[in-house]
Amino acid sequence: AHLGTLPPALGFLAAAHAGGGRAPEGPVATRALRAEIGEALSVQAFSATVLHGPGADPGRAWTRAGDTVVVVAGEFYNQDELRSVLPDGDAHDGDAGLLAALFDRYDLHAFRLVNGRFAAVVASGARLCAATDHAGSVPLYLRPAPGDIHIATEAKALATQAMPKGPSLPGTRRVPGLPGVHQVPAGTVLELAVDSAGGTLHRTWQPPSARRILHEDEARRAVRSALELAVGRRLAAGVKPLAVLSGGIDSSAVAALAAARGPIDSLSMGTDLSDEFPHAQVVAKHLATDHSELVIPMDELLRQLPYTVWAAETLDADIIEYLLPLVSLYRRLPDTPRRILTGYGADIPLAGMHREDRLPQLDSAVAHDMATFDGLNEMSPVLAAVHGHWTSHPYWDRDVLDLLVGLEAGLKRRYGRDKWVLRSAMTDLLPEETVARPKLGVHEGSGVSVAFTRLLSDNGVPDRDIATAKALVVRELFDRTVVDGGHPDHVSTEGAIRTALHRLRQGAA
Ligand code: IOT
Ligand code: MG
Ligand code: MG
Repeated sequence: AHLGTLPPALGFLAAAHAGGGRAPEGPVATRALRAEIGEALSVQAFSATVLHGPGADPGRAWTRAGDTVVVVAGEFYNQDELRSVLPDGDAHDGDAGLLAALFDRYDLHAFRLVNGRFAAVVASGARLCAATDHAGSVPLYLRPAPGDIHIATEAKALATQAMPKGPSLPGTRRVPGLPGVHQVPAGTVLELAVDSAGGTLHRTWQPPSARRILHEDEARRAVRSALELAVGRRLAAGVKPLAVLSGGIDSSAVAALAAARGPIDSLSMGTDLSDEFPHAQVVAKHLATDHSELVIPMDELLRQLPYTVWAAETLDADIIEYLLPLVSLYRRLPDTPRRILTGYGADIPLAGMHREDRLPQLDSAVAHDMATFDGLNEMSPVLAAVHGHWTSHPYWDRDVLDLLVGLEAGLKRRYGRDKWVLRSAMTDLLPEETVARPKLGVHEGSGVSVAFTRLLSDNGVPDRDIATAKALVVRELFDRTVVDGGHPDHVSTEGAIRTALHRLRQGAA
């Protein structure tokens, strides 16, 4: 019951200095108010800007305890568990205070304990620790230089005029186009010495490689109770959540479990070309949600590509096709901040995207997707924070994810059904037609993939070059909105397509 509509911080900009200095100023895509922090520790100066929504208390996003400052963006979901290992557990209400106490007790191993959706920075003594949650679901970036370390929840905020390549940080990814900037990997803590900017990466989570064999009933009960708990942990007392609902099993299960706790709103988006409205209506009616539909004309949707890349800071064109309809939906919500629940990510541990019924290939797909999700930023809170909203993804709750990844493949594909274990866990709460409904990706249901392909064909791109051209368009949008820090209102999809075509022809020549 500690959650509000929004967490205390949606993101942050911070700096640790051996001498004096300031936090980076941005730009950021997160629409937020700013609260400044400046703390002199014994051997470093720490400054930060907390990005927070109206009505959120940024004072709860950070704390100082002795020679340690802690800043947290996002939220923890296992607060009760975490408090139970502290002698004065109940004294720590906010996540930042709780983390400070855990850090005092466990040092950086504290991050192995947290199940949350967060990025955090801990400045302590001569060290700076930068940590992501298990899924890296709140992206975190660093630009280290000896005695001067900048850190932010958006890469674009760390661009500078001269971009020195800086020291290398083993295990981290460099951000293309921003030479000194590194992304903190999912499920890690990067521990740096502020004076040298030398660092060590500590892993705090890994996807399981082992698979568990459970009886059907046991598996379905385990999935049901883990998901129930994950949804419950993401609800805030007295706050009506919004479920983004396609009418597929993933989002319908989340909506059903949330609706079992209290009234919810649900929202479906579609385009003039395609929608999943009838399927979502069946679910909305069954659950008696306050349901609405949103139609976005396809040409307007494609014009949102710059916003999507700006928010996601990813170079992956497939991911951008999944995220475009969602970012466009979030941008069209009323301004009042919302707590949003999604079914995003269910298809990764359950191999829903792969439409694969052979078990070896199915498990290979799970292993591959769990080894490659990091850095795609598909669950980034910025996608909705561009319009001041907060999203949470119950399928990527640490406990749910561990369980789902670790089920033997025959529980994922069974009796000719994909995602069998999830479907059979939900039979009592959803209509049979929803439980049985075949997988449809958001990029398919909205018509985005086809329309983006057609836009490129109409511009003269031959079929064999479509995938390359999409990647080049996304690359160009990334360069304009992330590397150059341009506002997406001043970056056009058409312009990016022209540049991509030019590059494509140069490459062919
Ligand atoms: P899909 O599973 O169709 O949609 C993801 C979530 O977006 C849904 O659960 C729902 O909450 C929301 N959503 C989808 N369509 C609509 C709609 N029309 N209106 C409102 N909300 C909607 C792609 C995909 O198939 O999306 N995402 C995959 C994973 C991508 C692969 N990533 C990777 N390998 N790293 C997923 O698991 O969500
Ligand atoms: Mg899905
Ligand atoms: Mg879908």
